[in-house]
Amino acid sequence: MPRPERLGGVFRVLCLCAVFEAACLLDAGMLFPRESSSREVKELNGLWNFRADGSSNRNQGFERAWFKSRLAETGPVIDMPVPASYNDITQDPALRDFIGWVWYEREVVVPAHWIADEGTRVVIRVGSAHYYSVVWVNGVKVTEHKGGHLPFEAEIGAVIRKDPTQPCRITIAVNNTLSLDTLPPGTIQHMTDRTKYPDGYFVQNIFFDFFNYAGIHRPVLLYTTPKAHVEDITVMTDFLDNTGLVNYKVSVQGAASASLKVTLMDKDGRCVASSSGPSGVLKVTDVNLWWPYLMHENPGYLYSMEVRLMAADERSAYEDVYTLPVGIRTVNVTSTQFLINNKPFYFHGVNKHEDSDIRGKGLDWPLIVKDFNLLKWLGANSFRTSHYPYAEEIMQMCDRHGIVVIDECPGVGIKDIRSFGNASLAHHLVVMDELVRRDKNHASVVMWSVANEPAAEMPPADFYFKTLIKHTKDLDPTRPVTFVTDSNYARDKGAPYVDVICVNSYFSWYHDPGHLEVIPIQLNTQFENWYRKYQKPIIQSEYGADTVPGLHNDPPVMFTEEYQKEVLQSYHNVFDQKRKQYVIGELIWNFADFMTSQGIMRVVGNKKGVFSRQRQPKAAAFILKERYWRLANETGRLPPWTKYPCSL
Ligand code: BDP
Repeated sequence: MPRPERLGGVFRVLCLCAVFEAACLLDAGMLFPRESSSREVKELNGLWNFRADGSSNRNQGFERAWFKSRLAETGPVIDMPVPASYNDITQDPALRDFIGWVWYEREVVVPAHWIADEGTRVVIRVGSAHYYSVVWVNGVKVTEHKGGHLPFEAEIGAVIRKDPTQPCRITIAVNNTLSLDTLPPGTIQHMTDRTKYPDGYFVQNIFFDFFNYAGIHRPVLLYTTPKAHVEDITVMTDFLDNTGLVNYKVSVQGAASASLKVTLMDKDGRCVASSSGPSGVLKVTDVNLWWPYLMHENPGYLYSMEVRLMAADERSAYEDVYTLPVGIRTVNVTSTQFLINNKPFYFHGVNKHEDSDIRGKGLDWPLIVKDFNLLKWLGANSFRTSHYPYAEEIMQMCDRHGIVVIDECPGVGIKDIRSFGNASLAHHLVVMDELVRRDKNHASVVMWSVANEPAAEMPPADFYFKTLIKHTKDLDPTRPVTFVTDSNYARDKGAPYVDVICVNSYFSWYHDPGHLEVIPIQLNTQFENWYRKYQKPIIQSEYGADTVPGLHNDPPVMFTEEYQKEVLQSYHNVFDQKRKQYVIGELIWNFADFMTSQGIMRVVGNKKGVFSRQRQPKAAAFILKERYWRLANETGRLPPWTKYPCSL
């Protein structure tokens, strides 16, 4: 008879398998492109030709088929860097605030062997482009995509093989127009009063607080795989005592049958477990679990899972190799705690934006590494991807450095009742599919957030979020789901489906401005009311105050560095009482100042950063740093090298 503890182990594996079956609902994968012995990657970053379609209906590019010939043949072009938002690149205010189609184009030399070898798939991948994109290769449309923060791709082998003597010309048209069923939503308003506005004048209204940067924001690349290839991998992990469990599933395309070899290697390249077949469980003895930064002396431990596929058809034999980083960890939620590897985890972190001078939302490695250095300096162990999915490259950094992520979709600013209709919901479900498909294997991602501050009081919101949250849990039963709220209506009506309550509040700022003394009582009441109603753990998912760096006043007044410090300290006092009960985290709004659209509430953007937009600390950053390191010392196990905060 199996010993009881062994039975426990078998049961655990069976449960994991059952959860796993439920989680494999997505039929197509989209693995991050990586080089291997069977795959090549060619980055198309750099300068592209660019033209904004300034015609009155913004449609001349389509009417005159700009994709059919070189862009320079149909009109003037300028240099445009990719990746980058186009808005802040030139001196032209019309381009900064442009609404409509812009056109990007460049020619690529495709390696001859990619074309000659019919057994090679050639794929174009766009990391993200905001908001709606259409892609042509040599004038042939290969794909289109709705949504500004997630990747899309298309196989282009057949097109480039049609005439191998032609250079490969890639044209991408991108449109930043938002509608009531885009995510985030927006509206176009045509101003028809000719005494006030010129002919054809229109503006875009948005209901979110960041600049609607647009363009090709993340890398564009070509990559190859063999015809028979690893199409997707899903891993779910668990552990029992010292044994790690990696439940995997591999999907294969392009072969009627294939044999697979799956090898899990530790950091030193030693094989620790192996298997064959499209699904299975890898057991790792003496497992090194994936731990958050400052919770363990060896955070962010990643194994490498190499999947090797062998297949053959009547023409040739194929071998494909893909290596996925895998962190082994568990996530669980109780009525008062958030558990990582069965240990209480307290989120002491930040909300961020993808935002910086000149490049807007364009991926920028120096900025990414600087931000991770600042997070570590601050002693932050986590962030929320407010208010849209960040680049995959950032998620990979989080995996490696042990920074815990609440992964938010672009469901921000859902304020108009028409944005709760069927078209919106259908699109929101697709966006969750794409997000979970992209980020499901990241150990750092511990929770999905389906929206930020929706108008939960509107009657259709209940059905909308019930459907959305259920769908997300069906996609991934291993992670808790939340939506972030600022509304008491949500408390009374809309929140029963979430696993963790995430609340934003701005006491003494948007409410009772200038009255710092109200913070303790109002924050306390907020927590008590939510907990009484749901008995679920609570994260303070936003709090803060706008602060113009260098502005001082004592006693503190709004917008000064002193006021921001006081707001933070008043909140912290309450957190310190409540974290002993059911408050499981605090995320400052915001890590850094960021650009917004112009308005009377914003002085060149939102200034609630503890760092300036150029990543220099305000006084509040030192308050936060002192606190986060103290929390880390109390709750975690610091690696020897972090006794004194230092760089990566
Ligand atoms: C919150 C929003 C966030 C804003 C912030 C603010 O979630 O996007 O930037 O307020 O006003 O309500 O600073």
